[in-house]
Amino acid sequence: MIRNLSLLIGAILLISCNGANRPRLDSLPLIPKPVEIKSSSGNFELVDNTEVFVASESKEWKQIATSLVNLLRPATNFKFSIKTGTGSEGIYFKFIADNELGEEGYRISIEEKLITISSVKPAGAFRAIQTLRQLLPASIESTTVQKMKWTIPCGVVRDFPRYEYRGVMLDVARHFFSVEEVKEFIEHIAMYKINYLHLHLSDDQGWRIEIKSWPNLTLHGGKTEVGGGEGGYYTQEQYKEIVTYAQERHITIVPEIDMPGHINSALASYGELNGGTLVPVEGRLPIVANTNQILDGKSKPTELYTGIKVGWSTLRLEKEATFRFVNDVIKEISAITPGPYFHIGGDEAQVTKKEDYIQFINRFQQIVKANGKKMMGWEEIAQGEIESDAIVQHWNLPKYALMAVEKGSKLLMSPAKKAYLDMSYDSASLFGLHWAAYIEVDSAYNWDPGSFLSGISDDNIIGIEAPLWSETISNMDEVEYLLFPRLPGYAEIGWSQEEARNWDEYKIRLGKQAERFKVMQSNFYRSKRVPWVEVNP
Ligand code: TNX
Repeated sequence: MIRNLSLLIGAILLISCNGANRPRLDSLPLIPKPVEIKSSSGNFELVDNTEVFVASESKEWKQIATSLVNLLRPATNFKFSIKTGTGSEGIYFKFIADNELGEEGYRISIEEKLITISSVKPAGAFRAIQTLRQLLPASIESTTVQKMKWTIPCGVVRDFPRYEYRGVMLDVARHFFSVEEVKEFIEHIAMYKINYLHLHLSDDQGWRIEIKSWPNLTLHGGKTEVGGGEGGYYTQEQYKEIVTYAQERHITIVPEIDMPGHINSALASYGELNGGTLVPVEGRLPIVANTNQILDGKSKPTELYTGIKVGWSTLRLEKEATFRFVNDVIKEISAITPGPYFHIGGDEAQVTKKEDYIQFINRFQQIVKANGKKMMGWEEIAQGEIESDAIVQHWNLPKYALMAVEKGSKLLMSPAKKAYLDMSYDSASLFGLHWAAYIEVDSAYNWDPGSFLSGISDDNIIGIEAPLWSETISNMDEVEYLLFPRLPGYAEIGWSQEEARNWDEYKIRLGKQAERFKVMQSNFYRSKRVPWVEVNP
């Protein structure tokens, strides 16, 4: 009897040592929601000498194993050796041919002794790592050693994205963000399987990337920002560092130089580019520009600008020298951008004559193509003779989206009323604007890119992007306030199948992210519409 009792206690201890108190795999709060999860019994446990196997010697695959180990090491303080070959115990990255999984899909099989991560490409394995980290307790995000058991419940996750483009935009022009801050931002978005980061590198208030053939753009045009702060810019070396950092996380950088409007920082640096500006008047966004009001500032350098008005500056398009400038800028940036897109801006060119605007877009498209890139631009570019590989970013008016689709182009969906990360949550929000809407967390989640505009379907859409304009935010705390908790929702809209999404179920999973935000020391807006749970899920 006593012996039986001790056996029983032993068995109970064994079960709980195996982490039997952890929930089943399919009840863990994953965001974005995977296509399929099947639970089985038992747990995998990470230990000091857990080995990580990669099936290939290639640099990209080695990088995958390193990404996983870098993620797991700070909180566990485990050694984790990396090996090449087939794994039968530990964590094994394996590649498979599976058309349905595509470039970014993956399958994770969790058994008591072995986790097998299968994917067609390293990108899929990287996305799988993000799932794996969410399957571990939130403390795994800690940068200090946590003494606890690290278990993952057994089962299988099979997953792939709905859209090929799932992006976020960061405006580094209105307020400048340092290389370190951009890297932190990249970490945040990588966690939710975002695969494009669009950097808004120039605007009226600042020029943020070194152009060697036009040095004054940054030396003068990068000197300030909204509110009169000191601004800043990236050298080409620093930009490359950002590109590489993103690449290691399977994120593609899309550089934007906003032209022919939103260009004051260049006009202040090189007066000959100035096509005439309206005097910006302080007050509410946006101003309604009226071309009759154009001052004859043509060809003279403007003052640097630190306000938040839009639509009042333009390049001098009738001068051929302006195209030399455009060509040099696109050439230098394209040369250090491995991704396929160059974003030309093209929005709110309210003081550019319409004929000039259309001609500009047409020429611009040729310049972008000549530099080996595909043109991306805000919705207004649909007025040009755009080719079918141009990507049109819908932000406001359905008529431009329809125009783009008629011309055979695809849309990137960023409707301001739903997808603008710079919109305040409500009238009490600490940061943000609200010219398009107040966007509470449920409103940000409750829309479908594929049926948002009448006459437009998924066939016309490349994906979704959530832009974070930075007129009202100047540091990471403020960035995070607007980003979290809406980012996970945008990520899920882009990744998960529409039929699988439902706010009432999603809000429970989102509520359980609170603990992770806290461990990561990320600021987030504690929306009353989300049932926050601040204990280890
Ligand atoms: C409109 S959206 C803009 C930006 C502003 C933003 C503020 C778009 C293409 N242009 O210049 O920063 O509103 O929400």
